[in-house]
Parts: sequence; C-alpha cells; structure tokens
Amino acid sequence: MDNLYSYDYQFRMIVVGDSTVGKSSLLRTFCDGSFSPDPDPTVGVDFNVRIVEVKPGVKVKLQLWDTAGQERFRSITRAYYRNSVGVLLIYDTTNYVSFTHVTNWLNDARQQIEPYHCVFLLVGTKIDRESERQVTTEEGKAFADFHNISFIETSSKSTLYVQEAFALIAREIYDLLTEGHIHVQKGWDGVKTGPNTASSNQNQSVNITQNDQPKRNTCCGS
Ligand SMILES: Nc1nc2c(ncn2[C@@H]2O[C@H](COP(=O)(O)OP(=O)(O)OP(=O)(O)O)[C@@H](O)[C@H]2O)c(=O)[nH]1
Ligand SMILES: [Mg+2]
Repeated sequence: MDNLYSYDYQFRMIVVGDSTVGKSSLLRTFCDGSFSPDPDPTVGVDFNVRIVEVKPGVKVKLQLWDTAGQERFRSITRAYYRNSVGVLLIYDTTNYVSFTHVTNWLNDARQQIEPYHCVFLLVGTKIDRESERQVTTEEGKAFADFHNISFIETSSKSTLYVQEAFALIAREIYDLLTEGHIHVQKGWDGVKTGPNTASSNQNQSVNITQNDQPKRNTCCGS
C-alpha cells in the first residue's frame, strides 16, 4: 500500500482521448489493479493518485486526472490542462478513428498548456484484442516519432505494459526536472515538492526559452 504522505515530488498529469478508448480503465488497472468490462463513461473529470519510484529512493506522487472523452464535457476538461506537467494521449488500437483524433487532442493540450512545459506520452490501448486491431504498432510509433514524443501500447484487461506506461512518463518528467528544464513554480501545479524534499523552493521560474528545450516531449518547443 502506498504511503500517500511520503514522497519527494508530485507530478500532475492529465489523461485525454476519445470516449471509450479506455482512459478510465487504464487508470483503474494502474491504481487499483481492477478491470471492468462495462464501466460507466466518465462525467467531467475524475481523479486518481498513486506513488511511484522514479529511481531508487525517489518517490513521486502521481496526481492523475481522468477526463471525459465525450464532446459535451470538453469545456470542463480543458480547464485541467494548464496545471499538468504530463499528458497521456490515448487511442484505441481497435478503433482507427480514435487514432486520427490524437492530433486534435495533442494540439488542444499544447494550446492550453503553453507556455508551461509538459511531457506527452502516446498510448495505444486494448492490445489484448489483437484480431480486431486497426492501428498498427508502426503507425503509432511513426506518429510519436514525428511529434518527438514517447509511445507505448497497453492492455488494461491483461495489465500488459500499464505499469511501464506510467513509469516511462514519470521518469521522463523527473529527468527534465533534474536536468533543469522543468522547475517547481509558484502558481503552477504541474510539479510540486513533497514532504520528503527538504529544499522546497516554490519560487523558481520555469525556463521555457527555445534554446533550453530538451530533445523530446515539450509542449511548447517542438
Ligand atoms: N478488451 C479490452 N477492453 C478494454 C480495455 N480498456 C478498456 N476497455 C473497454 O473499453 C470500454 C471503454 O472503457 P473506458 O475506460 O470507460 O473508456 P474511457 O476512455 O474512459 O471513456 P470515457 O470516460 O467515455 O471518455 C469498456 O467497455 C472497457 O471495458 C482493454 O485494455 N482491453
Ligand atoms: Mg472514462
């Protein structure tokens, strides 16, 4: 059981994508290890928390915002982008249309998050339904490479690569933090220091100049 009061950093992330691509299922598998074949659609936004270790001895509390894919909730869910340091862009590998919409989700997130710094991860879901696959792994990878973001395929039902997906994005954010590309900043909730971090300097500014952009996964520099 995670001790939710013992961590070094808090990363706030948002999970977006079309309705029924499996956003809530991904979070449920990750956060409590359960899978439902018939969950209710998300209404507005939902919230999950889990502690992960990004490297030995460094604990990060992931604050995970699960958004509704349905269009009628779009104005509500947009409000949650700004304070996020990570965006999981989700599509369903058995639904090609959901893949074609990832560009819109990416552009929408970039618009809302700028000028703050964030990391994207492209996630193709439902790989247990291999015979129904409509989006190849190569197509997913090509999209991610084109946008210079990371990519993974998962199954919430079988749990395949679910832990790895969150470990990947958390580690990328942590690396950018330690390299000085992302900072804790007053008035922005994307990254916060936790109780275990002694030097909680909330007043540093985010450096978002073009020259300081890291190679991958920026919302505002690529
Ligand atoms: N076979 C299989 N089904 C999945 C998987 N992930 C989700 N599903 C199913 O896909 C359907 C939609 O899942 P949700 O997690 O509710 O989708 P969502 O993206 O949260 O949908 P909204 O809340 O409406 O935006 C449900 O019937 C899930 O059981 C998976 O990895 N494998
Ligand atoms: Mg949902």
